[in-house]
Amino acid sequence: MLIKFTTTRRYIALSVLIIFGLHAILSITHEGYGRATSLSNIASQMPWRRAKSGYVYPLEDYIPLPESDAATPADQHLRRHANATLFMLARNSDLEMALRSVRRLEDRFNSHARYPWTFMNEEPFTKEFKTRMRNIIYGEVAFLQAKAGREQMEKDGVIYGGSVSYRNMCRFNSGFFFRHPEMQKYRWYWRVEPDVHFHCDITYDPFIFMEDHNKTYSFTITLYEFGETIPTLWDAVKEFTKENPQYVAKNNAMGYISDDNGNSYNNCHFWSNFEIADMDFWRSEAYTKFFEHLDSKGGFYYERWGDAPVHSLAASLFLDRNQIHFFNDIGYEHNPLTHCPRGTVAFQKGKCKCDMAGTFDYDWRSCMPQWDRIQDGLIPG
Ligand SMILES: Nc1nc2c(ncn2[C@@H]2O[C@H](COP(=O)(O)OP(=O)(O)OP(=O)(O)O)[C@@H](O)[C@H]2O)c(=O)[nH]1
Ligand SMILES: [Mg+2]
Repeated sequence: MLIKFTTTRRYIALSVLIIFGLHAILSITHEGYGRATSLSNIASQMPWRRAKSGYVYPLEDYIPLPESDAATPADQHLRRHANATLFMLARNSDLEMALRSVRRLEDRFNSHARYPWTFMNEEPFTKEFKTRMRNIIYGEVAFLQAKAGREQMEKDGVIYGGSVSYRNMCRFNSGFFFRHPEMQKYRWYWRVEPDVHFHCDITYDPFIFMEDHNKTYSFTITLYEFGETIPTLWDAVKEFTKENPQYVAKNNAMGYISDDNGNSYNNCHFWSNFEIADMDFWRSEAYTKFFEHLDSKGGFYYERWGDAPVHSLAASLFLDRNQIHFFNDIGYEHNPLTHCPRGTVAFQKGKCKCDMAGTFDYDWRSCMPQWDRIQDGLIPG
């Protein structure tokens, strides 16, 4: 009996040791794991902390769209439209996935709203791409070719300029898409990527919502960037803000992107494969100079600066934090992450098909706690 008891205790002690050992190793080797299991982070996820978030969701019955598919183009003239386009950067080889995204957004929103689509590619779109895309879209479509950014860069002799397509894409999304002559006619865009999902009906016009509530940038998912892709980005940003303090907004969102009052970047960013935003912000003097400064550092190529952290840092620093909006009621998925509306009102109203319990919002990799802590009326993080 005594021997048995001692053996059991030994096993327990051994198990505890293994668990602690594993925890210690993971905390050291995996930055994200360490952060997620830190006491302050665990505390920030507790229900009493979340309950204080007190989101004000966009007006539930804001500018309702017609209920049925029967809305005719003539009806659309009666409804107020924003100066906006749905925007997708895509390759011809993305066609099947692109069709899926477009059809999903047409079904959930745009078959009623009838905003024009704009597709952009560095090569001409194929006839098949255009024909099949036109076939599933209710309203107008434009297919644009965009070379400007890349040619300039190749001329400038930037390393890997013409060959690393992912980096080209990130740089293009950071600094060029809104400069295309055909995009100049629009103020607002909604960025859509191939093979994303829209899980809920969008029962009001998000562009009009943003226009009427003085919003400039919006998101559905926020998370940590991989630190290895942006080792010197924050230094470049700090250099810019030090030289140009006039662009930094008074009521900015520094508390979301930094845990130590701006000394370091905590890697939080808005996931930019979903964006509804005001292109006048990207065209502003502040952002133009900011992008030029970052571009001059070469980090889009020497490192792998993504358009997500670049957009997020600019929005967090140069906008009033109230100009950034979290669209809780837009159910959205880009593999592997999903945002599903929290709150039964939004969920039912949108006829959402996602799993509310599976929403990414308070996953350990999410930056929603950092976003929450800067919302007016919340306790600081
Ligand atoms: N025209 C064009 N579009 C591109 C190119 N590379 C990426 N894209 C588009 O840019 C967007 C982002 O590219 P993705 O490959 O989805 O990048 P990602 O979202 O970071 O990575 P995934 O997790 O693989 O989706 C998508 O709309 C792509 O279709 C390119 O070389 N040319
Ligand atoms: Mg993608």
